[in-house]
Amino acid sequence: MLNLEGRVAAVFGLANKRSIAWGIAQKLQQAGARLAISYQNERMKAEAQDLIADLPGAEAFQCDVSNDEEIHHVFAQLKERYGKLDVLVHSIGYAPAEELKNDFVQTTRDGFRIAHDVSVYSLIALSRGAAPLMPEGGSIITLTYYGAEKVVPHYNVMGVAKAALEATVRYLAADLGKQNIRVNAISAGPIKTLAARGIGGLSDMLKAHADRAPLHRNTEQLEVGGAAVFLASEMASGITGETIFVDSGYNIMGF
Ligand code: NAD
Ligand code: 0WE
Repeated sequence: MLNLEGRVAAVFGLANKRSIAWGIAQKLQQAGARLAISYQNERMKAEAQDLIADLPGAEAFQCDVSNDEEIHHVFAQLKERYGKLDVLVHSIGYAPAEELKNDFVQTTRDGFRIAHDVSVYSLIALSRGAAPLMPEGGSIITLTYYGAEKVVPHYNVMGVAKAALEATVRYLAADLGKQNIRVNAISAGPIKTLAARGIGGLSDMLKAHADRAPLHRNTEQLEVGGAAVFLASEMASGITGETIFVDSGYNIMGF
């Protein structure tokens, strides 16, 4: 087991116990990290706080990443509470529901803007907030999906946003490397979370994934958490700007 004792990790994007952020938080906590966990708004507060209360040492913070003041405020709170950060996890993505139902060619200006603002720009803003709290270096991790590379029906503007997110990981890695801050993405296979549940045909997609993947099963939140612990640890000290797949091997198959 990798050891993250003495490390502080801030995880953004907890909605409920199915969230990938929750799988990551649990694994980081088991590895010994102190956790700050952020949820979006008052609507998410009660459920998030109940979960966080069950994770020893973890504390809850609220931040809507579409609001600059809230981002500023959460990093002021993190600085005050912990004095430093070692790990930042960005597990946030959103596009207006219609954008994932209509044909891609119908993508609206507002849908495009919101998807990129919440799912991509937020990584830049959170990284800028975190970097001054990482004077000796750190590890920044975001979550992406295969729809960035290949067309997945209905993923639409989110696929374009994930492509931009993966490019953002490379540009941030190039900037922050001089501060010994590494920036990487984990590309997770499809998982039935809140952000995936409304998707028509999700069950068929999960089944096809399990059929075709080398490991012949779906991806679990805790497996994504394991990769996050690795990327957070010294064992990944030479890895930055990368997208690592945690998808039972699905992406390597040609047919
Ligand atoms: P989730 O719904 O549990 O998490 C998404 C989170 O984004 C929620 O906590 C939500 O509150 C948060 N969020 C949305 N808008 C926000 C805003 N303005 N400010 C702050 N937070 C905001 O679903 P998830 O599947 O755990 O998604 C986490 C990440 O994993 C996303 O980036 C998603 O694209 C990615 N991902 C998911 C899958 C999957 O199949 N579930 C696969 C690969 C990648
Ligand atoms: O990144 C995601 C989820 C993205 C997402 C989902 C929603 C649903 C509710 C972003 N915004 C919203 N907005 C809502 O209003 N995934 C990787 C999961 C996912 O979403 C899909 C998928 C998969 C897989 C959408 C279409 C097709 C496949």
